[in-house]
Amino acid sequence: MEKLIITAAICGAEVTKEMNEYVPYTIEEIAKEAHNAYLEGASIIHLHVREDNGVPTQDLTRFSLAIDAIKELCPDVIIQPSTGGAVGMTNDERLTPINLNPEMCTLDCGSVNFGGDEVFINTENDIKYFAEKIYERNILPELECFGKMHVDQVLYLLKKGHIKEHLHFSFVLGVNGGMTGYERDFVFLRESIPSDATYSVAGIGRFEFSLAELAIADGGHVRVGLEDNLFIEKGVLAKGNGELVKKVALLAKKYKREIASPKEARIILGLKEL
Ligand code: KMH
Ligand code: ZN
Repeated sequence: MEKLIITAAICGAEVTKEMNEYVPYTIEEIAKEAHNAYLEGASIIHLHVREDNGVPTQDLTRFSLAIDAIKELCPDVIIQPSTGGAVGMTNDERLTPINLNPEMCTLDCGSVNFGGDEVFINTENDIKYFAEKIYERNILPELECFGKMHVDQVLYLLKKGHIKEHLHFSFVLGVNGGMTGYERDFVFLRESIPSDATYSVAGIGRFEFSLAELAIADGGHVRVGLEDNLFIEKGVLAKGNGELVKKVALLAKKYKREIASPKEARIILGLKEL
C-alpha cells in the first residue's frame, strides 16, 4: 500500500483556547503546533491564521509570517492554506493566501449548514471562481467535500473542465449540518470517486479516529488536528496537535502503513519536488 500522508489541521477558525488551551493563535504558537505535528509524522499542515486575540483572519501578512515561521522549523513540510477561512468572509478575502503561491490550498466544493444560523456558502459559481484562481497559479487544491453531493459537484465540474486532475479529495465528515462519518458513509464516498483519485478523511469530533482507521486500512490518507477534534479520547482533551498526529501514526503501525515524508507525499500527490 501507498505510504500514509498525515495532514495536521492545527488551528481552524472556529475552535478557541477556552475549548482547548493548545489551540494556537499567535505566529509563534502556530509554528510550534505545526512543528510538533511534523515531528510526529505530519507531512502537510492545513493552515488557518488568527489575530493574536484569536479572531480568524485571511490577512496576507499574517499568512506570510506564519508560513515563514513554520518553514523555519520544518523546511520541507507542505503548507496548505485554507481558502475556506471563516463563515461570512467574502470570496476574495478567503482567496488571499493563494497570492503566496503555496503548493496546495483547500477548495470547498459545496455549501453546508454550520450550526445555528451559520451557512458555509460555496455556490457552483463560487467553486468555479475559486478553481479558476487556484489553477491559474498551478496550486493543487484539496477538494473538501462535506457530503456525497459535494463529490458529485466535483465530478460534474471535472466534466465541464472547471476542475482538473489530479483529484485529491478530503472527506470532511461529522460537521453538524453535513454528512456523518460512519463506516457506511465512508464506503459510499470512497466508492464514488475515480480510481486514480487520492483522498484523505477528516473526521470531525468523535469521528476523527474511527474514520482515520478506516482510511488507513483502505489505503487512503488522514487529516487530524485541533481544527477537527479537541480530544485524544472520550472526555480527555488533547495536549496539542502532536499528540493527535502521534495517535494516527500508532494506528498506521497497526495496519503496517508506513508514514510518508513530505518528499514522498509530494510524489503521491503529483506535486513538484522542492
Ligand atoms: N472554517 C470553515 C468555515 C477550509 O479550510 O477550506 C471552513 C473550513 C474549510 O475550514
Ligand atoms: Zn480548514
